[in-house]
Amino acid sequence: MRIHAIELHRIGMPLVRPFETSFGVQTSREVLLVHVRTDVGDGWGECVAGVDPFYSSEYVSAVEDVIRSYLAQALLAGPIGGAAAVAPLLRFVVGHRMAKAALEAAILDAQLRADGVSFGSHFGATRDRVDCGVSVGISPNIPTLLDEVQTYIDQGYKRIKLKIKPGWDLEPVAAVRDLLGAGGLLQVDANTAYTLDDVAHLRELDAFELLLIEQPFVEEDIGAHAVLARAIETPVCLDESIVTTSVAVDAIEQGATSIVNIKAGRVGGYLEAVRMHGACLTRGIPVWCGGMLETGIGRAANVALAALPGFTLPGDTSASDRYFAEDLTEPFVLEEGTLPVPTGPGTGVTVREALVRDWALRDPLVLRAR
Ligand code: NPQ
Ligand code: MG
Repeated sequence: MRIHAIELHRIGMPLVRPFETSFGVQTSREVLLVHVRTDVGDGWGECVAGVDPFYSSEYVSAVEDVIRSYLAQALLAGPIGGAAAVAPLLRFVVGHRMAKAALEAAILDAQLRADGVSFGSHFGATRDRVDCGVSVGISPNIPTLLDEVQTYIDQGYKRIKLKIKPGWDLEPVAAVRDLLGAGGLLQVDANTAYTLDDVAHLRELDAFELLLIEQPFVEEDIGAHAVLARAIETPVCLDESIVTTSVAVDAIEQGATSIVNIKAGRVGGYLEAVRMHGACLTRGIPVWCGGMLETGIGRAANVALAALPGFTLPGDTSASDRYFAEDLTEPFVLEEGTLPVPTGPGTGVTVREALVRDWALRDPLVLRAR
């Protein structure tokens, strides 16, 4: 495959409601899209980096810069062996996994469209629909939280995930457990807001029969998560810490994570995400598909990934209308708490290029071989 051009589009998408986590409030999603033009056709990829380096060290402007300054030329310089060749060609740059993942996704989309193969078939999907959960932001107060959770229950979501932080944990969790009843699937995500000093406090969450607690401590402190996991009943699940398959395997072997959140962007691409799924499946570790407020482009690929056999817990693969009034592709609509795995070639969705232009925050950056 020969890549003629890599175009970077910076888009602003208003959110239907503000989304607050322990690291801040988002009112709109500023997203970077990668459009590749190749000798076999076009492909689109979505970068999961946020506009600020608050979830991870990557952020939109840094992604743009590392692609423009380093990554693009490695892919444009000559013919490449398809999407499988992307990660090896980009290994000379340390980290920047979200940037690399977006490039790989766009090239995989172009390749699979040309071959008439869907992301799901290529990954080894074994289901045609996936169970969906929803991530619920920190609310101004408990009644507002319960209203929001009730709308998601009414829409059919199969699992609720509450964002927590010190000062917003036991009370909202107790209230939502009451609302859901004993059988409702409920989990929490701290996005690194706690420390080892909070172990006794976090143990109080054991009363609420949670599926898991996600990433209570900073990403480098994998050993601290192992200490917590031994001290509480609630299963510990790492998100931010899990940046490669070998880190996942180490964390599992240390007892720091008994469930893994897989996000293709965080691990450097869908191909690495599929490898991580395999490593977890072999070890009997359940996985689920995380979300990063993706548009239809990233959502389509996530749903395909979530259709693999080891994804046994509902993912943060919510419907388009959880985040956006209008999506950049045909919308993903929840049906009985599930989303359909796209079957068309590549991601299986069509990018509405007029919307990409309308919502652009600046002219696209077009990169070609030097
Ligand atoms: C998580 N996602 O699981 C992330 C956190 C997150 C659905 O809870 C812009 C970019 C905004 C990345 C908000 C969910 C974001 C973001 C939240 C990631 O930890
Ligand atoms: Mg998380």
